[in-house]
Amino acid sequence: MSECIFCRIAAGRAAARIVLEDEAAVVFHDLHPQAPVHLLVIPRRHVVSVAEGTTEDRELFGHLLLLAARAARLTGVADSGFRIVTNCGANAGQSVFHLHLHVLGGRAMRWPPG
Ligand code: DGP
Repeated sequence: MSECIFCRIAAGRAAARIVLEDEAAVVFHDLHPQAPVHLLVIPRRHVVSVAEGTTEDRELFGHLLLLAARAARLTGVADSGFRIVTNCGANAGQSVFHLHLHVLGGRAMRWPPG
């Protein structure tokens, strides 16, 4: 089976427009942006989704949220507001099965989401 695309990006084996990274996570621009700023925050470790998280992931999951906020500040959308979304499973439309937070900003968002 071919390696997960987000594992490849995290390992530097596939290209991405990286915004920031550290030992545990990487933030990069989404290939198909749905807003002027559309970032993805991923753990380096392969986790399928939030639904598969355990108490051992508590620190990592918190870290991803803090990185999302930091990336929003770095890309200039924090003051106007931004949205963090994570899709889990088929009905949510998850298409890459490596946990990722979408960070969307730079335009007004509607609610409820489609
Ligand atoms: P989701 O539908 O929640 O699983 O979102 C997956 C997102 O990942 C989608 O917005 C498109 C993005 N994406 C898929 N493949 C790549 C890739 O190779 N590079 C980048 N930068 N984004 C990708």
